[in-house]
Amino acid sequence: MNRDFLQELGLRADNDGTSTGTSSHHNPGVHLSSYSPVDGQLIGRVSVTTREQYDAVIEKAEAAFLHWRSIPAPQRGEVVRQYGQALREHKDALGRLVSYEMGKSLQEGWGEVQEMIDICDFAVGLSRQLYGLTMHSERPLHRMYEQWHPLGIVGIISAFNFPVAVWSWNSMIALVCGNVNVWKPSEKAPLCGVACQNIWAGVAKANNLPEGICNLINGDYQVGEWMTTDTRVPLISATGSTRMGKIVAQTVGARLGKTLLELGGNNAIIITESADMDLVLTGALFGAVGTCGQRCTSTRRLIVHESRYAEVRDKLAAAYGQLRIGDPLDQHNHVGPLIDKDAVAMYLKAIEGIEAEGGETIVPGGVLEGPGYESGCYVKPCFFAVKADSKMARHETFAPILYIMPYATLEEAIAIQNSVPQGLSSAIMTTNMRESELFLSAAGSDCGIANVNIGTSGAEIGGAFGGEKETGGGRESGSDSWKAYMRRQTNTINYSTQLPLAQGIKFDL
Ligand code: UN1
Repeated sequence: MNRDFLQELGLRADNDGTSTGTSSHHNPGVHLSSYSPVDGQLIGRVSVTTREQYDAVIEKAEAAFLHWRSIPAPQRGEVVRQYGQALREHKDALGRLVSYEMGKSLQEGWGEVQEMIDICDFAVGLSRQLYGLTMHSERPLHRMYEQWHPLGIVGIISAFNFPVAVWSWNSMIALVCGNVNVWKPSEKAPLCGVACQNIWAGVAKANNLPEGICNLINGDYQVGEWMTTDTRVPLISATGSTRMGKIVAQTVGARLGKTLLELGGNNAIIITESADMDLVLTGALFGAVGTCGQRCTSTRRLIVHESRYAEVRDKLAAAYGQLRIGDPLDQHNHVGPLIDKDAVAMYLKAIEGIEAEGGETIVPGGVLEGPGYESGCYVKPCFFAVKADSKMARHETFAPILYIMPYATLEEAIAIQNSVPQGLSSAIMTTNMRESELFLSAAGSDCGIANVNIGTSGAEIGGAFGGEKETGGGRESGSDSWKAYMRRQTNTINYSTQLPLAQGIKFDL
């Protein structure tokens, strides 16, 4: 494996896992070791943040906030523009690191960096558009308006599956809004965090910015808990499992802090009688096996009209037969490994559960062995026919496991699709306008994302990303998601010589 990209990104065998942005102090204490699921090799180690270092990071961030918030938003946007430019320069190397450390295909690794570049561009434009409304006061010679101010420190907890893009959605928007941020990346992909921080350090230095604007901390849930319990961190944006999200929501809620949660999905495609089969096959296959089924938007369920059921099942099974599984940096392969052996164990346990509840195997699963599969993390994408009320299909297993189930009426299909606890992404494949409009109506999909003739994954950055129910309710990335990173202030200004009270109240002495 050619590892030149590590050097380009400033990564060493031992990396400082705690950084406030422009300098690095090596911490010789406890380390996280990052092993690649691609070949099982140790890529590097990252020092774990100590409580003392954490407090120092927060103090630096608090001080940096006082400076950063005073810089006009368009000038903050200019710094973000430069970060986007630096990402363009390092796109190849960072994409390779994402692919090697996380295991997604190189195309998807580059795609993730492209998503970062795009959110930088979006944030630059946004830096001149942080608009508030003006209202008509009910009192004469008064003016009312609202404005948006930054919150302070934004704590970002990110997952292994999008180890760089999801941080950028949060951090780049938070930055133009005037916040500083503290990032705890997944302990399963810590080097991606260090690489992004190193690129930030170059941009910060070139702009004479103080330390503490973008900060990196590393460790397990305990390090995350320092942030979730810390009243100095007004907003926690967390991406990961529903289990983790419930703990974060309760901890931050107990101190009445704000949360932005991006949790599990259980995404379905409804395939109707009139569906265009070419679109179905591409959308369902990429949705189910892309990123080895480890996107929160991965397609997990196909709900198929009974008249097309056998056709979808058979054509898709044939397409599964064409998949090449192996080294994700080799562009001939479609599917790389799962993130680690724990994920493999969960995949196997889910297959056992499906078989136990009477699911019918269409494409069997299994762990791959032999040359090229030494890491033990490569599995076969698999496909099962289950009943609409399958218990297993209600759970999100973060692996390439796809369920298919039949339906008779669209109302029934929508009810099945909405019957799961999660509510992130959904899609309908149809050429019938009545069907697509019903699916998008209030009586249709209950998800945060509802697509027509597109699969469930691969959302564009321009839209608000997130979902309902156990997905957590947060919205990140595009549209007006920026409002979650700011506090709204309503201002009423009296330019008269009287002080009339609202609601017509008289209060004369
Ligand atoms: C995630 O899996 O956490 O919509 C994010 C998509 C990507 C982002 C997924 N743009 O599939």
